Amino acid sequence: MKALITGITGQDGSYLAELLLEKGYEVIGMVRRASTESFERINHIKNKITFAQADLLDQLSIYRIIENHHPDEIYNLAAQSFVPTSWNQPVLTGEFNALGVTKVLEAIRQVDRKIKFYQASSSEMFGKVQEVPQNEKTSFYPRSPYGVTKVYGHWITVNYRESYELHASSGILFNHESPRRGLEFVTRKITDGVARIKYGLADKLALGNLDAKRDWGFAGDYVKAMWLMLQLDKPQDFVIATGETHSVEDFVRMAFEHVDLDFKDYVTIDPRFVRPAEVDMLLGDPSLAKNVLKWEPSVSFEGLVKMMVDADLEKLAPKE
Ligand code: NAP
Ligand code: F7E
Repeated sequence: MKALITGITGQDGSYLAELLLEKGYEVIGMVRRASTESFERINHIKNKITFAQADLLDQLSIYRIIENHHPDEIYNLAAQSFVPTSWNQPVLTGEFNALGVTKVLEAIRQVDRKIKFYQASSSEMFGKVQEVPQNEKTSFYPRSPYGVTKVYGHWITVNYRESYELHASSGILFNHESPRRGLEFVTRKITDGVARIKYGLADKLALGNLDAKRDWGFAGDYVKAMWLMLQLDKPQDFVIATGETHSVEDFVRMAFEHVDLDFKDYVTIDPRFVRPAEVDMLLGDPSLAKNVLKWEPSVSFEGLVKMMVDADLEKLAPKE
């Protein structure tokens, strides 16, 4: 089996590449041209991956990569994935996350309609939630340009499935984190901050809205669901979540407690990190994934917080 992963240098791309290599896949990693390589997350498996340059902004490059490598499966993980940036760069975010999906689907339609397609949809599509918990039938109400672009990506995937009978499906993934999470996302910002404070490298951690609640899971678990979805005979969309919600403050408290510190002594609130429109609470219902995919998360909220704090402590440990 051969799989093409867009966004292979990102958090999810790195875990998915590991999983597919373990399963004996040939992995083609789509990377965009840069003056310096950003392979930090995949350095350990770099020699087992075939890299090919293409960009979600460039239709011809997408077509060529699919035609040249002719994969059995395509996982479209590439995106402008940071919600605050989507207010500053709404058009670019739309070009990547919305039209970029159409470019991949259109190339599949032209090259070979049998190629299976996974789209990285997001719980941010639920935004101002219309019901609790959120499942595959819950209406979308995105609250950021990012969320709006993901709704487009979601529906164009449904549309190509229905128009051209593609094996195309979306995983509506709730927040998933890991030691490889980008430093600007709140979980990693917190665990990196805790490690810095513990080692005396910083004395404060500035955050935004501590009341926001998220359904946080471990990225390593979530990429398994992506793969399982493409193994189904019939394409179908799934919510992937833990079914538990916690506030940012819960995460902060637990992370500081893990190193025997009280967050109230270090955390400050900075309005720069408060968003123009917030997603107050997300809670996913993963029943369909449990029943059909036999998928379940293996890492608890507490386990995730500790895993991430420990990894940052190790990363920043003073050199002897
Ligand atoms: P990430 O760490 O930010 O990785 C994003 C990837 O997209 C990077 O490899 C990046 O490449 C690539 N990329 C960005 N723009 C591109 C372009 N124009 N052409 C080609 N590649 C481009 O994101 P992630 O957390 O792994 O998330 C993976 C996907 O799942 C994203 O679509 C995200 O929106 C979605 N999602 C994430 C979560 C979550 O909680 N993590 C939840 C739901 C959905 P560079 O290295 O070159 O920047
Ligand atoms: O924010 C609050 C912030 O940036 C989580 C992406 O992977 O998951 C991610 O989007 C919450 C928000 O993730 C800070 O206001 C408080 O309520 O970690 P985040 P996100 O916006 O939920 C979804 C599912 C995706 O699809 C996205 O690609 O934390 N928060 N203080 C803060 N957030 C940040 N970043 N920084 C703070 O200082």
